[in-house]
This record gives sequence, C-alpha cells and structure tokens, in this order.
Amino acid sequence: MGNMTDIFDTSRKTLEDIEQRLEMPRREFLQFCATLAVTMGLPAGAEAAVAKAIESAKRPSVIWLHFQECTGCTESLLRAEHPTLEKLILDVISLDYHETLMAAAGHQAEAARKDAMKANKGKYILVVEGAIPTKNNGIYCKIGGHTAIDLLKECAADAAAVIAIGSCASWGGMPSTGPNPTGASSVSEILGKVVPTIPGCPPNPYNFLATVVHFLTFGKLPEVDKLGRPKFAYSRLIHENCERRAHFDAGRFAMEFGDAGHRQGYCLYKLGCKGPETYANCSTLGFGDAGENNWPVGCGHPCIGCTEKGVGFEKPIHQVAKMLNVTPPLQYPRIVEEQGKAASFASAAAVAAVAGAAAGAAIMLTRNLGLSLAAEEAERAKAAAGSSKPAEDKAGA
Ligand code: FSX
Ligand code: SF4
Ligand code: F3S
Repeated sequence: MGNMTDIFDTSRKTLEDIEQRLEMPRREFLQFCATLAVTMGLPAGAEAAVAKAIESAKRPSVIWLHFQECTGCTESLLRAEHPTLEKLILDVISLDYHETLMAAAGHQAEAARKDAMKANKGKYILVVEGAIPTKNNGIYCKIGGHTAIDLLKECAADAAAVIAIGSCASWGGMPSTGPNPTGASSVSEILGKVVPTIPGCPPNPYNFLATVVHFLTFGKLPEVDKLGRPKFAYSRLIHENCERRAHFDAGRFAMEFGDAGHRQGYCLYKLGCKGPETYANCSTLGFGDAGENNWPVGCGHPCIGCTEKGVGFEKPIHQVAKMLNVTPPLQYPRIVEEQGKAASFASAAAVAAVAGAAAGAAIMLTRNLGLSLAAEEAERAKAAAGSSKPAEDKAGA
C-alpha cells in the first residue's frame, strides 16, 4: 500500500474535518476513496492520493447544464451513497449552477450562472446533461431566451474542462433516435472537439465521481478513448465480465421472461441482451449502492446497450446482439439445447465435427447463434401466421 500511515494518522486535522464534514466515519471515507481508486483502475496505494485530494483540494466550481433529457443522470447521482450528492456538493465540488437542485429561479438563476462563470473564469468544470437540438436553429430547447447551442458554447468557452454526462450529451442518446425530429446532437458535435463522455441512460454515478476525483487528484481528466469515454470504465464489453457468462458459455439461456431458465439466472442473450456489443463496466460496478446485482442484467433484464451509440435506442430490445470480441472455450457446446438441459460433450463434439476444426470455435459460435436466431425468427413468423403446430427449434440439428 502507499502512504496509508499518513492518512490513518488521527492527529491530522484534515481527516478529522472530513469525518465531521461528510458525517462519515473515516473507515467509510477511506473505503469510498479505495472504491473510486479501483474504479479508475489505479494501482494499489492510489487511494491515499485520492483521500488527500478530497480532504484538502480546493473545491472546483461546477456549472451543470440541462438540455434535452429526463434528468435521470442527476437522479442517478442522487442515489450514490458514498457520499450522498448533498455531501458531495458541499464537500467535493462547489456546485454553483444546477437548474434542478438550486433554489434560485428565473433571473436569479441566470445571475448565479454568470457570477460563477466570472468568478471562476478558466477554472470551472462544465458538466452537460442532455442532447442539444440543432434543427430550426435550435429552437426546441431554450433557457432564459437562449438556445442550448448558444448556452453550451458560451459556458464552454471559459471552462477548464467539459464533461458530457449521460448518453444524450455523449452521443445524442434517446432524443436522437431516428428520425431525430429535433436534430439532437452531442456536446462534442456542437463544440467541434472530443470531450470526455460518461455515457449511460443513466450513467453509473461512480464513473462520474471517479472522473471528477481524478481531476482533483491529478489535475487532469482521465485517459479517454476516441469517443471520449474514460478507458477505466468503457474499455471492456459487459459480456466479458458478466455474472451470467458461465451460462452463456454452457449454452443455458432464458427463453422467456419468468421461465425456468430465467428464474435460475441463465444467460439473457436470447432475450436480446446487448452485453456482447456494449462497452461499459456495468457488470463489475453495481449502481447506487443498493446491494449486489444492482444492474439491468443482475435484475433479470437484458442489457439494452444504453451506453453504446448505434445499439441503445436503435436496435429493437429483443433483437439478439452482434458478437464482438468473442473468446470462446476450445470446445463450444451448441447453444440451442432445450432450456434446463445442460449441453453435452457429445453435442459439442458433433458441432465441432460438422464445422471442422479449422473453422475455429469463434466462427462456430457465431454461426450457431445465427442459426439459432434464424430458427427463432422462423418460429415467430409461423406463430404470427397462426400455425397451430408446436414450436420446435430446428437450429441445433
Ligand atoms: Fe435521462 Fe440524462 Fe438518459 Fe439522457 O441521463 S437517464 S435521457 S442519458 O441525459 O437524464
Ligand atoms: Fe451476460 Fe448478456 Fe453476455 Fe448473457 S449475453 S453473459 S446476460 S452480458
Ligand atoms: Fe445500460 Fe446495459 Fe449497462 S442497459 S446500464 S449498458 S447493462
């Protein structure tokens, strides 16, 4: 561990302060710092630097804009327990403008924004929640008589950093779903440069907190990918670390909500789970501290790919996902076994024999998934046409 003796030193005033100010025992505070350090993928010992930064750094001024969205991003942050947003506002950041949470309204609110921008020129963090409508000169979102386009440009001009929170601000999100009637656009598109994004509808509050705390600790935002997503949170597919992955690999799938497979926690791929084509850390970082498994798949619903442009709100929820980055075991069992019946070694061998070893397990898997989908679609078409013949899966033959 790093300099932990330093932060465990009870004579240090700052730690006492933190205990009082956050109304949080120091052990919990240190756990919180360790959680954030782990979330950011920092090496062991970094929690000490994080703790120091939080207990001593000057609170950065934050101006938070709301455009085309549902305020779910803010709601999700309100559900972060360590510390609660209320404590975060008072202690970690200085939230000088936030339309949902501030008491001021109308001209007072406008004045608060202008004052905060002037007092912290070049130093404040601008957080943007919501997409920016661009059609018809941006008239579909106006605040105080100004369009979202103008407000964003004005506030970004003197910001030390801009963060787009939520899928709406990151890539257009739900408001941009075809045919995108308002021309909903991302922060990056309006500003003409890639800004750090925390996609998700809503995003995990820890990813936002970790990004801000990274700024506090190291004086810069974390490393991002070409879409502006912090690499610590968005560099792995959900499928890679999913708790149901063993069921996927063994060919055990829930086929309907509430069926035996669903009740036993089987893989949700066939119900349309987009985990195999969605980059995010949902499967490793629960939401809102409400306990284990507190994320869509953990709660029994397929991932809809809410963090991923082109997947979330674009692909039908129950359409099966495209397989990216598949790393199957050597012998893949076929995936079309009846639910509740484990795939046998013989079936895996038969599939491998048909395919030929040279085809490779990944190709085989993809082909099987495709066959399975085709068979399922045929069944659905038959059912829709009113056929009374009992359904049977023909794909596994
Ligand atoms: Fe809502 Fe935020 Fe979705 Fe969008 O989150 S949860 S519609 S990403 O901007 O408020
Ligand atoms: Fe998990 Fe979905 Fe992948 Fe199944 S398809 S293992 S439920 S992420
Ligand atoms: Fe969204 Fe899927 Fe995560 S729906 S919250 S990306 S599990």
